[in-house]
Amino acid sequence: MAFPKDFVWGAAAASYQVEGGAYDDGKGLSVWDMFCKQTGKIWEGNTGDVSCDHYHRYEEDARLIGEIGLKAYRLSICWPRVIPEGVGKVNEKGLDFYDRLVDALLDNGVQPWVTLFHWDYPYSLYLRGGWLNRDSSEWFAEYTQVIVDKLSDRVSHWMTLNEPQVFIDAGHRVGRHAPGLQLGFRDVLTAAHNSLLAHGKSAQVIRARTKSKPMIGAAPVGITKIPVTDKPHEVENSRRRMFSITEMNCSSNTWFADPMVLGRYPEDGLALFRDELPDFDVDDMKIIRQPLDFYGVNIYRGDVISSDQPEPILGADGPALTTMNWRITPKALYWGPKFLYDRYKLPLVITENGMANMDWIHHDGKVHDPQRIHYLTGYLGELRRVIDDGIPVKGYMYWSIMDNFEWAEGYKQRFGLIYVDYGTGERTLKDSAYWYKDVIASNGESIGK
Ligand code: IFM
Repeated sequence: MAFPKDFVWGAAAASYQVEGGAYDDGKGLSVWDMFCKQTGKIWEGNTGDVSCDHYHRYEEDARLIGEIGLKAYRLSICWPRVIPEGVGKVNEKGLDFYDRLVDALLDNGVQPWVTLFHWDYPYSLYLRGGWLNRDSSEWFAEYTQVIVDKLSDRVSHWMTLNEPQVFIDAGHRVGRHAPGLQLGFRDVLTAAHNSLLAHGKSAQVIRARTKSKPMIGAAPVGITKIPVTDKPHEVENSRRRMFSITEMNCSSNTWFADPMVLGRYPEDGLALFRDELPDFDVDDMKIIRQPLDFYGVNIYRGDVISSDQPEPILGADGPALTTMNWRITPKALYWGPKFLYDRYKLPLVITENGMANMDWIHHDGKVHDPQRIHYLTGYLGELRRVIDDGIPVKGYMYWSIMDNFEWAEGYKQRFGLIYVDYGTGERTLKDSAYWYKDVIASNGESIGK
């Protein structure tokens, strides 16, 4: 089952989750640095202070990434490492880290794909209102310019925001993630709107200033509904529910993607939220809706649903759970891309997919993770099926290249292809990394039918 020629096989990670070096070389504080200091927020009081120490071990990591044969590695930039106060003076040492990382990846034959914001928001700007401040989009545009001016001679793939549903909703409404706010819904909608503006202005800056032809996207969560059967009425029921808003939160697909791609908020959300809607400037949509080159999407699972019951059918796609207690539902990589393409008509990239597992080093010195190989076999099989059905999926990034700091879950959850010993920093390729290496080398043939 070969994948299309030029299919981009990759893996991803994010700055706060792997870098460490939290106080090194003039880096400013982020909201995650501060959130982790609060008692009871993170599993066993873990922090990202040292993490995988990727900040110091990036050369070794780039070598391992090259060894696995990845065509692309999706990294994110820590905004306050580069601009400690979020705006104003640039920290050359911080910027230099990303310059060296990009070179190290290229030296190992790996294309760097850059996410500009994967949640480590500058603490100084948070004190000025953060995403609630309308200026936040200007701040983000200024930061984008610094990065694009430095890296765009070698980087052409850009993602503006990672999972706005999560950093807005979990960070500003639920309070489970940094900055840990539990705002009223009107404020949550304001923060969401300003992040959308930031996306638009950032995309404008990339396009205006890049030194190489850019490929611009974002990486929202793909909340996926899987029809219980392929009967047309079940397919249409799943499609409708995948794109509808029925709850007072910002966790839907459409609240972010409709403005970004279609230039309008979805009608059902506007109706449901009507009593809480801030006064949006009508011209904002012209900024938010920028031409995009791909629709990046993070899909880990989907709800199997049927038209005759409101709740998902638990265990319908196999009863297995990952250690995150997420159901293993390979068909999410069929129906998610299919429905998203039908609605947004953009080529897709799976910017994240993967599983956390109970991994450890066995007596033979290896990390045996057959569950992950099983997971990937199923998910990639479904991805191949949707490509065969004509949906243009251009790439796939496994989450994550290495075990890392899983936000409120700390180091409890291991998603990596590479096992990290957090005591010594030692890296060990898991069985799944060798398996993925064969998949990449054979362009998918080795997965079998
Ligand atoms: O670790 C996260 C990542 O930062 C964003 N997407 C989901 C992953 C697994 O929870």
